[in-house]
Amino acid sequence: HDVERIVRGLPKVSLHCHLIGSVQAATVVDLARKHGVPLDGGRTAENLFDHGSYEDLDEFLRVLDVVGAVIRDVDDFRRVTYESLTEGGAAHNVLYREIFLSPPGHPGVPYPTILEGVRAGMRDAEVDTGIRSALIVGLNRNDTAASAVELVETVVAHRADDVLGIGLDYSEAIGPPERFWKAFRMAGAAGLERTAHSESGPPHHIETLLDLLGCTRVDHGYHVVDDEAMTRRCVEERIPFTCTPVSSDIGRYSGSGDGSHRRIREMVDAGLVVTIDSDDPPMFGTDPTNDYRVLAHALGYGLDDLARFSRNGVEAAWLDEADRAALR
Ligand code: ES4
Ligand code: ZN
Repeated sequence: HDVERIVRGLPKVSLHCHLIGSVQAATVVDLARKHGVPLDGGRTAENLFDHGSYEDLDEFLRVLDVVGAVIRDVDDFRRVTYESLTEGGAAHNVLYREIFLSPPGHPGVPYPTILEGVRAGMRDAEVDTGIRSALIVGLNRNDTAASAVELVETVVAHRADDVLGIGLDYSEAIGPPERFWKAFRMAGAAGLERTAHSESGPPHHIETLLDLLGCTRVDHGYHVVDDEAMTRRCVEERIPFTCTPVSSDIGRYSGSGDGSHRRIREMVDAGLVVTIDSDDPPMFGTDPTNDYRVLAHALGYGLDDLARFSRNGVEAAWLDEADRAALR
């Protein structure tokens, strides 16, 4: 109805969306058939993204691996990128998206193959819908610090204007962020922007992100509000936090898993720069419109409040002033 139409039409900026997590189940089944690989454990398009089955982050990450493994050739990357940017983005009036890539999530696929296919999808999506996009390469914290360094070396060796920076994804429980200081320092020296996931981690991890890893954004960052001084600092420095209400509610991070979204409300009330996104839209049964709508319902936000999330997205985007102005 009306609210749905208005929220869908609101211009959006998407800064926290993983490519592997934005593939529709039917596409995963298609690609598995194309490559002649069975989806393990009797998974089908119907039960692949049953988010009730994500007992914990690791179970979720296992499903992510199933998806990543069927995206293999240039045309696969072109297709999933195109679908994510058009049906999953432009159809919700997303004007601009910075896509997280996870090269380690596609075993055996050379980085240039990923870039070639993803770029073709970005180009086609922009021609067909006008959506603009750029890339963030996510390091995998389940891997060693040495392989993170290798990945940054690969990114730098294939340096391209549309790869704006690096992130730090996957299992937070496995290691504190400081383990990856070297990879982040090399990325910084090469002029890459930096962000990192801190969803379950304590406030002092955010200090590590800012001061050791050189991050200019924080992905999720819900525990910042547990520390008054850290909150104040992030308000003063206008550090953007890319929040994902639906995905983090299922994981019980954005509130208590009861739809209260308590932490996001506290972050907004504290004056932090908060942006809204889906994380892994089909895997969490959400989309950009739904994320905005869910927050509007849970926290009583009106159009002005929702529009502020989009304006924050424009501010938080890793764009130069001319490209930023084009989004306003
Ligand atoms: C992810 Cl830690 C995390 N959460 C959600 N989606 C992801 N994709 C890669 N890492
Ligand atoms: Zn994420």
